[in-house]
Amino acid sequence: MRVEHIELRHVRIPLVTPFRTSFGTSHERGTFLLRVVTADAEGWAECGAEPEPLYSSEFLAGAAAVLRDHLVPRALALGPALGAERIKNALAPVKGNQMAKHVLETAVLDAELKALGMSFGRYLGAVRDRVPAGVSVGIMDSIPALVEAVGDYLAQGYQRIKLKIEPGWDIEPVRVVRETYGDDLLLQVDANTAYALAGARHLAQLDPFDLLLIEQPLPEDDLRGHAELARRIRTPICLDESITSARDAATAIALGACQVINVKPSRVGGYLEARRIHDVAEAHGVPVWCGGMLECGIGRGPNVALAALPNFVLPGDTSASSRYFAQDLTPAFTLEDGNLRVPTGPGIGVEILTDVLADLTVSTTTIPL
Ligand code: OSB
Ligand code: MG
Repeated sequence: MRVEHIELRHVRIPLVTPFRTSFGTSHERGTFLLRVVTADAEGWAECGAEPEPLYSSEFLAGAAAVLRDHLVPRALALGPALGAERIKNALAPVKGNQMAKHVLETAVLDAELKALGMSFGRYLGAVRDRVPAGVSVGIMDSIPALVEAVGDYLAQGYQRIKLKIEPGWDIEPVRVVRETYGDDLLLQVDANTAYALAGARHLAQLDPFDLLLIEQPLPEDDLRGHAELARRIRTPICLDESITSARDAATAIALGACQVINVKPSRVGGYLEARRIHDVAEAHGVPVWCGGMLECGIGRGPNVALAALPNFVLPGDTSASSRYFAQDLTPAFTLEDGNLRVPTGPGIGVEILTDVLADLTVSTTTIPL
């Protein structure tokens, strides 16, 4: 494909309610969209990064700089041979920066698939036309507020609840939600690295509540600690931040550091690597589910397609647009009996609402070719 134009659209999309995790509170989704115009089609992707490097080492301004100075030049050097599979190899010499790589690979793949008339789901190997929706529930000011929020999501049809936890907001909220909504509720927690191995006995107090999993209890670079923790608690361990590649996944599984994996395309450098993680996990009998970064419809479309692969056997953090935004940048993703429909149109398969995008765009930067 011959590239004619590349731009970054910085957007700020207000959240319907603040989202608090162990690492901070978001009031809006602030990110950039990458638009890649080729002679054949136009591709779009949403950067997973957040303004501050608190979830991982990446952040928006850094991702924009590495794209402009290091990734786009390497992609353009491919000339007309440019495509998603070649781009992955061309970007490999640049260390890390998975979220920046993800947004470029995804926009190129979108343009490529649009030119072919093929959807992400078809390309990736989706085997379902809808996927069960879970919801990630932030840390709240009080337990009654949490119980009400969870009840609200359940009334909407969400099939699985994930509670964000941190020291001081863990055993008691889980106990109350379990007791209020019963043993059949699919319930899990996410610590975003907030604990230490020394807290193993504390975390073992979650054991009686039959959680599906505990996500990323320890720091991202502590695989050995997660393996040790797995021997001390009964709740299965799921890794998020620790897994940035299929090799990481293979290592974590071999060490016994996780029993489940959260696959986020943005965290692992794109959909090709995400599919490899799916495949490695499947080969080891390790279930996966699709995580999120509060994406708008532009990032949600391809995530939902990925979540339709066979080894995505647990409901993901792929929620409806209304869980995040009063107005999405695409026609809203909605719950249908607790499921989201996998887009079938070419590429990411979502229409961009240009008026909404114009309203929510803070600035546009063109990357010189
Ligand atoms: O750890 O999974 C996480 C949101 C932002 C950053 C990290 C995480 C999350 C979520 C929400 O848990 C996922 C979503 O609904 O998109
Ligand atoms: Mg997580």
